[in-house]
Amino acid sequence: MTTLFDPCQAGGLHLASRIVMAPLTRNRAPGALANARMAAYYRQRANPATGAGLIVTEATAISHQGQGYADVPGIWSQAQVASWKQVTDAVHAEGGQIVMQLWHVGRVSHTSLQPGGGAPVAPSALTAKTKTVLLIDGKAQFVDTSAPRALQANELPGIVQDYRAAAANAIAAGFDGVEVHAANGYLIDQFLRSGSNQRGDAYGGAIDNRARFLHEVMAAVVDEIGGDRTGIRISPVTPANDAHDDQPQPLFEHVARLLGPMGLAYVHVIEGSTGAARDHQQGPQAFDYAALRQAYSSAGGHGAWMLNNGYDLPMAQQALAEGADLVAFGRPFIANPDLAARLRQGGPFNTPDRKTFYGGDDTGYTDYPFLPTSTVL
Ligand code: 8OZ
Repeated sequence: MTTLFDPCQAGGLHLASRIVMAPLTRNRAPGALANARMAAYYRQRANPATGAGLIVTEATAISHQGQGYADVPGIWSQAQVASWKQVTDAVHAEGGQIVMQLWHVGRVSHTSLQPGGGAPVAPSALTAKTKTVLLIDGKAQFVDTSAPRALQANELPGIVQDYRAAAANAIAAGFDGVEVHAANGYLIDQFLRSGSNQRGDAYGGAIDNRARFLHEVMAAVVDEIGGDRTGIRISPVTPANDAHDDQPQPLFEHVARLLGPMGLAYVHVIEGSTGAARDHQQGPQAFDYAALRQAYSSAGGHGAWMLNNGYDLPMAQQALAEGADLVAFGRPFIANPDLAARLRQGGPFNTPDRKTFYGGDDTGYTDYPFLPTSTVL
């Protein structure tokens, strides 16, 4: 029987285990640059024998317009590329692998974070009923998102180009691949869903129109760096960031059919409500994840199937037994840099401290204790 500690081939990525560190926003990148503290944090989690078989970075903005939170990193400038090299070097020095999550927040932003203090952009001029994080006097504060403006159709090729350039930049910075963030109510998800997309053009209305932007982004990224080092993250029924769709099942099966022929390394699926305890029915709607995978496979998809949301070891083993290839752990990796070693021996597990999730220094970031090395297998 396959275990979490067995190797896995995900497209062109040869992973030493099936334990993935999920993307985690930590708001510790002032100036949108990676830094030595971040390199230390990722390095702690990078050795596949004790940490992750694959690390997915925190969501990283593809452009200034794609920024929605204070002190999150970017990948649109050469200075950003140079800053990330210390992270990829640190991870590779531990024998680990790391892909960068590419992010455009769309309407989940604030004028204070946008170029020229302008309105955030979105498929339609509908304000998201959600909060973003600003740092006020160095402390994380949750504030309402700003009203967005609707993107003109002639602006979309420029955003697709930003994704393409960001993917090329990620490879130049030494990443092993990229994961396109199409989940959690951000720009790509805003296009997908009827609740945030009321466009009357080729990018709105019917499901195939709403999926057009996702398809163009994925085609550009795959053309730029190859499908075998490209992944995608989706969250079919999450209500995160005011995401809503009347018919998620046919919508996401259509998305899966588009992705099938693209030769992707992996598909990363958040089951239920993002951050909730794992329960397939916990989103606002029930969802048939087996049918989603079937749609992907039937369309020629061979990428690894990665699951996420509130998994522990028994649930993860069960998921592998049912055919999943990889399981991503988020909050457990915040508090347990040596999560694999702890899973292997059944714990104990440090408890993550929510107060230090978003913004701050080493506290709650690089200071979670490791097991005594004698107990690491
Ligand atoms: C928590 C806080 C800020 C951003 C996501 C990138 O939900 C995020 C995020 C999570 O995907």
